[in-house]
Amino acid sequence: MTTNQRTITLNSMEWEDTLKYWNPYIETMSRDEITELQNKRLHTTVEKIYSKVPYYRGLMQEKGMLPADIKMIEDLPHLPFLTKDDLRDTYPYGLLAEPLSSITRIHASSGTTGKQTVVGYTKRDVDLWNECMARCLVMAGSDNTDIVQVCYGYGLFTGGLGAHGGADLIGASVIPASTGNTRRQLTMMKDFGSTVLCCTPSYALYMGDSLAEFGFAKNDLRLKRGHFGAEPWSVNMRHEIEERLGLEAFDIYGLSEIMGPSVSQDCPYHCGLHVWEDAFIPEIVDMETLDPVPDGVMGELVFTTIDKEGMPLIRYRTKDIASLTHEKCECGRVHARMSKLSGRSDDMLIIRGVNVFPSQIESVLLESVGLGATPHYQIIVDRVNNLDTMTVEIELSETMFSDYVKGLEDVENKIRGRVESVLGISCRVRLVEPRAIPRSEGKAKRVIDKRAL
Ligand code: DLL
Repeated sequence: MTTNQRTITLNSMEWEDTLKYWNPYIETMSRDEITELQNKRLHTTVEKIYSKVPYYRGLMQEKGMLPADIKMIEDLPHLPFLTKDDLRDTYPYGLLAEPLSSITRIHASSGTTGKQTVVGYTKRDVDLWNECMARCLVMAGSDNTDIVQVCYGYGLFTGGLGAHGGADLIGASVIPASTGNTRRQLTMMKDFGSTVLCCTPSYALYMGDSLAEFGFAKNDLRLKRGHFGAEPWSVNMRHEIEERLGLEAFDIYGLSEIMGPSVSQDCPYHCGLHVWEDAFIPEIVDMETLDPVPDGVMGELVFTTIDKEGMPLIRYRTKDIASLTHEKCECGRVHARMSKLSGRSDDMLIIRGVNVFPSQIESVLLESVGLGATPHYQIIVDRVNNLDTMTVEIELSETMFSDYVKGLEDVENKIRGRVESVLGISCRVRLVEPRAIPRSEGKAKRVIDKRAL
């Protein structure tokens, strides 16, 4: 956005209205305006990729396609997909559409198997990323009076630098805390008066749990908002974090290949995550046929970047599972909303033929807090005599643990009943003592699948 656009929009809007948008011009565009912008940018992106990225040109040629075939977003489904495998096959720089001399930032993500996937950003790409992150922060209610503590890792992972760049752009005071040393994080949070927290939801929960242990109370903190993402988390977990840290939690989504945190985020109405559609076109495709599905239907999330220079990607299959809606939101934005992720197609466990997402189990646990369960859990999948088994290990709360040793079996049975009725398959539940499950400062490891070892 240029200053001009911002000034023009400010003049035609109530001042108070503009406060909830970082970029009112883009954020309040109508559907027609978004579509017009997307048609133009999609065409330009496809032309660029075709001429500058031989690998993608090859994929288009295999389908007998030319850039001229792509005139509008309705033509998008004709284009070939890209996957993480394509990034690995072209490792490290084979998908760059600009010379390395124009690339000012390199990020990489390790994934669970194989080579790293490498992504290059130009200076303009980093500016766009900061702009999207700034929109997310302002959408949640932050401004230059806020103190933003960034506890995502700084480095090849996009969380730290991504959140930092947006907070810097809105003029907030940024604390580049990175991960680790929870006592020090909480001390900074209290002493520096942090008002905004950026970290993974599991680390937020861990910090909330650790307050008392390190001699802090919730009232010592001045937190107002948190931007949590990088791993799936349930609505119940959101409520837990809000309660423990006394803040409003926002779900921020992104992936290194498309752009780190800030591809999308929920607004204060918390009814889906707004995708910044001037930069990314989202699609949902059927997980088997890969055909596009209508709004409201769950499937695999696919993104096309239409405003990136360094490594634009067409129809990148994320493996993330969500649905979309294009209805206007009460916050005034038309930008499409994706549902909270229900997991990844490749994290999805198939147990005795039934699809199971860790987030389903998490929801049950969070509804079982009254029984002494905590949200710290691990799912252990194994195969015994050719039959899949699933054990959910759940930490008991400190009080329940000391009071309840005799009644443990009863609690295990109750939770097992709840998990089984949600998943429709049998499982075992094992209650373990407080702090028995390893904590994470980054993405939590929820599943140990021994069948794959
Ligand atoms: O996790 C970028 C990020 C950093 C996003 C900080 C949000 C906050 P990757 O390491 O490439 O990038 O992992 C991307 O993480 O495909 C999803 O499966 C998962 N993920 C990211 N955000 C969310 C979220 C960063 N809000 C992968 N909810 C994605 C659920 C998420 N899963």
